[in-house]
Amino acid sequence: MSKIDIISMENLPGVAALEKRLGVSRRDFLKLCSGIAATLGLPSTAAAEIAQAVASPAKRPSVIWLHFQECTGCSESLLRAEHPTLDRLILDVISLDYHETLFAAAGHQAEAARKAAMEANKGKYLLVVEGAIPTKDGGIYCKIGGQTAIEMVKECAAGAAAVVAIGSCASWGGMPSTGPNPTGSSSVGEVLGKPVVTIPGCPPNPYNFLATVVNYLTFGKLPAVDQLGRPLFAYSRLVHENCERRAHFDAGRFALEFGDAGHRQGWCLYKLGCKGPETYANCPVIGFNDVGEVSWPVGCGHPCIGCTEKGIGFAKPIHALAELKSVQPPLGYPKVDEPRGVGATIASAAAVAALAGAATAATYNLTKNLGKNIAVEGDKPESKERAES
Ligand code: FSX
Ligand code: SF4
Ligand code: F3S
Repeated sequence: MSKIDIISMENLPGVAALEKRLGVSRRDFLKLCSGIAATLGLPSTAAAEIAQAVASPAKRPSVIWLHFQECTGCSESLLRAEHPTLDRLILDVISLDYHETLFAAAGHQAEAARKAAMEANKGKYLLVVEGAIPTKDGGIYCKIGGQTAIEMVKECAAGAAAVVAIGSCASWGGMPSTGPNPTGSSSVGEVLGKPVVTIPGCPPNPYNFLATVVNYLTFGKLPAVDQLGRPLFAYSRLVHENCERRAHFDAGRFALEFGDAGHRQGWCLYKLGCKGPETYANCPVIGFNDVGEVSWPVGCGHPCIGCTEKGIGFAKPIHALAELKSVQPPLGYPKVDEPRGVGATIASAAAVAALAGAATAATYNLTKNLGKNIAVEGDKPESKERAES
């Protein structure tokens, strides 16, 4: 974004008042809006629209936030977000009218507040659900205020403008649905019998939630989603496609055990069970906790466990090798394709043949490299043995 864009955005109505309200500088706020626009895959010009919508207190959508079978990590990850006071921004962008963990009210007062907020904002509020819903034995394994989770989610969804399932538990069952799933934990979509927007992750990245809500606030609709309800801006690429260790994967350099020389040098974690090749999420691109790009599971040296992916996270053993869903080169690699002209020329035919060859070669190299364990200088003797075997 150019200096001029930032200066003209700083003069948008309401932006100056935000400084006081949120305790963040206008610059930081506008940078965040540009970041959200980029996260949503929108051009930088959309940042001004986002800034205006967020800065307008009149536009705050009412949010009813329910908790069922979960660890409250989703709320924690929102509230623990740091720079530039993302938690404050989220709480300013939305009008959080019911949230059991953050509510000062308790018992009948809390229930009365939920019903009053639902009545006052009928047809307009966003329902956010955190946690899976137990369905066995009439849903008796999770009751709040005398209602089962099934009854409560159905009651709240009836008057909602849109339903967002936050976290893997609400999106597809997550941790509570791990076999043998004694309480019959199910997703919000399954219980409501209709598709809902899902933001999986255990916990999910707070920016993905913020960007979803800001999209709703700015453009009056929820973002485009895939067949599982996941916003495409966040879940259309495999973790493996944007992983900073990808070059090691392609070269066949793998950590073989935690703490070995390969692990210490940041080599690929595929052989330690990394599920990046079969998990769709933007973790390597946006990171967590605002502390830099290495702040995500693989960046910290732990294999991705596929926490955003039904059937992988909490289902597939951690040590099991991932299925390779794609051998496409990562976005950061230089292009091998040439711009296409009209009609076939000898050069383009040669390029097509070369590409076909490249694809075959890539698959060949991949197969070859997966069987390979390269030893690192200074590696432990037992690792070297494994590396040579
Ligand atoms: Fe916990 Fe949320 Fe995991 Fe589930 O996050 S972080 S168990 S996805 O519902 O609270
Ligand atoms: Fe990264 Fe895992 Fe893919 Fe290796 S297998 S490149 S660690 S995502
Ligand atoms: Fe989850 Fe894998 Fe991202 S474990 S947080 S999807 S890197």
